[in-house]
Amino acid sequence: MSRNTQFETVPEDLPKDLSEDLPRDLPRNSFEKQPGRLVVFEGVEGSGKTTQIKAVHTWLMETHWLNNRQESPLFSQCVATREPGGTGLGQQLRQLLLHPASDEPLQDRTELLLYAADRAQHVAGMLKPLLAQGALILCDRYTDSTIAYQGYGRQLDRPLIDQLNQIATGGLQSDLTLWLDLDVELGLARAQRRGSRDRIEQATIEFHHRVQQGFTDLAKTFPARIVRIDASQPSEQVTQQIQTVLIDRLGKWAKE
Ligand code: T5A
Repeated sequence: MSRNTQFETVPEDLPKDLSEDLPRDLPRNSFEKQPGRLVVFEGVEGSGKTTQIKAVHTWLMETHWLNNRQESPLFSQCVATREPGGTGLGQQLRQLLLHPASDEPLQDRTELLLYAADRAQHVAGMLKPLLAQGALILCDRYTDSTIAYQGYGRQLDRPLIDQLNQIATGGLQSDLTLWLDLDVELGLARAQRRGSRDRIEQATIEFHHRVQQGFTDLAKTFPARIVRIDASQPSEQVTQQIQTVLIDRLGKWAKE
């Protein structure tokens, strides 16, 4: 999908004299009406996150929450991003994680730490500065993916994962997580129609079923934050489901 490329990576504790490097189109410290919001899209391989983020981004830009022709839109801008790979460093980590040049097996804990490094860079360098400036962020995967893939999939210790998620995010949680629920086999088939499979898509079917169980358990545990979307429907209908959830949620945020 097309990612927002309008800005450079911004360190969290940006010294004042470097603030000129912030993106030109962001009203620096002036968007005080509403803090930004983080909306995350989660799901198994090929569940349609990229497709939906693109569709929802296009739709949102025409709504009164973001339309610049409106007198006071709720958000300064809408940004689409992803994990891994939302920053320059993240893109290199994504390559190491999904398309490694060497045959040397990536150890499970190494994999976990690389995802955490990507997230730490993404949160401090991009998500937090944008949220502080009132952006609505649509993020393809976040902390729940680590719990589902490294926790349930690789069966690494949950306390270790929670601790690393906390370190990497500094406590930044999503305001809303849209879980695109789709059968594992269907998702893998969709993903594979696009061509070669990445390192994680090549994992066993049992691994992917455990990941799906992870998302199912997370949705049960955090019903206020995680909303299930039936991703087995045709793309336009999936978009409509997401729009319904977002209209409700954005309306509530507007009143806060
Ligand atoms: N990971 C990530 C971890 O293990 N731990 C972590 O902490 C994090 C953050 C990321 C990998 O990293 C892992 C998870 C992943 O394995 P990725 O390439 O970003 O790698 O993988 P995915 O997020 O799975 O991305 P995909 O592109 O594979 O899937 P999407 O984005 O969910 O699906 P999308 O939109 O690309 O659609 C796939 C195909 O299906 C079609 C599309 O046209 C496309 O061809 N499609 C539909 N077809 C029919 N009906 C619909 N409703 C359709 N929607 C889409």
